[in-house]
Amino acid sequence: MRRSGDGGFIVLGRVSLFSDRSFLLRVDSEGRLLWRAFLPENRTGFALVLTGDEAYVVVGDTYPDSDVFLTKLRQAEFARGDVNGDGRINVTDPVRILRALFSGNSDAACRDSVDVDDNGALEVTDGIALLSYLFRGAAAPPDPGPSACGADPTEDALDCEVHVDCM
Ligand SMILES: [Ca+2]
Ligand SMILES: [Ca+2]
Ligand SMILES: [Ca+2]
Repeated sequence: MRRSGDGGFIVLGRVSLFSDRSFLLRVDSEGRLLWRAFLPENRTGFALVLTGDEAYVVVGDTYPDSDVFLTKLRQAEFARGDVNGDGRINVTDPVRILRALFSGNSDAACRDSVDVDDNGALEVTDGIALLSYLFRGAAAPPDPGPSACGADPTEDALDCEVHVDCM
C-alpha cells in the first residue's frame, strides 16, 4: 500500500477466486473506491512503488515462463471498448458498461475505454454500440482500439488512470 499525492492510497493486492489474480485498487483520502483494475492473468505483482511524477511502478513475475516484469503504469493509453482491460473484447465488456450505468456506480479505472462511440459521455449507447460491433457486424469503435493501445485523439472530460492491458 502506498500513499498517493492527494492523500489517498493505492493498494497492490492479490485475490484467489478461480485463479490467482493481482489487482490495483485506488481509494481517496476518505477511503472511497476510485477505481480498481486487475493485472493480466499471467502477471503476479509483488511490489508497488510511487514515482516522483505520480506514476506507479509495479514489479512482479510472469507465469508460466517465470520471468520478471517491471512496468510503469502510463496514464491515458487505452484500447477503446476493452472496459475490463483483459486484452479482449467480448460480451463481458458491454455487460460491464450497462451494469455500471444502471447501478450508478462505476469503478472503471479507464473511463475513456468505456466511451465506445467517443462522444465524450458515458451512456447506454456505448454499451449498445459495443454489442452491435460484437454481434451484428457494426463498425469497430474508433481509435484507439479495440486491438491496439493508444491515446484518445479527441478531447473530453473523461480520464484514463490505468488500462492494465496497455501496461
Ligand atoms: Ca475486455
Ligand atoms: Ca459515449
Ligand atoms: Ca474522446
